Amino acid sequence: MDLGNGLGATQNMLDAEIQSFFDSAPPLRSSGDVSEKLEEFVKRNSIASGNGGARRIVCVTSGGTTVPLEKRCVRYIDNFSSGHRGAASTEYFVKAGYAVIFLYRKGTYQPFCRSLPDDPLLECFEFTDESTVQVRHSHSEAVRRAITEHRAAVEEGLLLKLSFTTIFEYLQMLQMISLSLRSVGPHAMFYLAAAVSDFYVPWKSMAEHKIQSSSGPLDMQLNQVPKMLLVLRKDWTPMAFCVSFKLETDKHILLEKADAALKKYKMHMVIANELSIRKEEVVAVTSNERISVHRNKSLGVDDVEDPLIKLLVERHSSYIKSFDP
Ligand code: PAZ
Repeated sequence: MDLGNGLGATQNMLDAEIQSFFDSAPPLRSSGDVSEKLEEFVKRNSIASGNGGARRIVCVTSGGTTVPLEKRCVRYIDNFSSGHRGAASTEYFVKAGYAVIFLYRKGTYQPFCRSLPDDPLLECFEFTDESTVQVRHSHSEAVRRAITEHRAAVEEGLLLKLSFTTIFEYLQMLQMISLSLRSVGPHAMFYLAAAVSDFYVPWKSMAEHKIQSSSGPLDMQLNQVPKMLLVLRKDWTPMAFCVSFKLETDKHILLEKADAALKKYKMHMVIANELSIRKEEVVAVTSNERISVHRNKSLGVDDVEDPLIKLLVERHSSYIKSFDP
């Protein structure tokens, strides 16, 4: 890509860093299976939806990526993300008629099961005799809803779940998804809520075996993860509507950083959130607006994701319309 002057050189450097990241990453074990599922999902949902318009497809990323410290990994760097945002948002996207590719960290919150206890099998079920299991009355409504809504989404072909653990798996899968959504044009959306590591240990320089504590203090160099958002936006899926997230713990710098990310990565919208109140309030930042979105239990708004997804669906509709001749 030639952007002229310094910009072109920066882009070339970024391309080289990204190439080197992918070249040195361990090959994705399930890549054949993932690409088959993706191809089938995108093909099915590219056919017109019930109301005659093309189905919209959103890729929701969710949870945090790990950074392995050893190839035969015993230790890794992780982050706080629970995947609640991604799981809740997926539910609201499905309700809005979107087909969702849910790219999630293994072991984090799943769509439609958020209201179940942590160990649902142990808490929600009981034996009535030697061989019959039934749902305990106290949990029957939550279990019924979870199973019914999840099954409906899967049977209608509206939910594809793909899991990752490491930063290598996440970025390889994100690239595969982006390339497969190219054909959907502006009907595709990226909703990038995953907490992605900024630093990593390149596979080539990673210790093979468990690092020994007897060797004294650990002195380890971490490389910067190349910023893939711009490449996703400009090269992988240039027509998709792209929404990324910015998380900060210091509210005084949050909106500034969100503005900067909007410009730097050419996002259509950046959702700014502060760690401690992320379930209560977010700010949707565009090139000319800052829209506060709140959860308000007393008004029946249980999740901040409910009004947030409504806003995004509306903006995505206008975006699609802007391509009409
Ligand atoms: O996963 P979760 O519900 O616990 O938290 C959601 C979140 C804070 C990870 C997400 O809203 C977010 O901001 N993701 C991007 C984080 C970042 O700036 O890297």
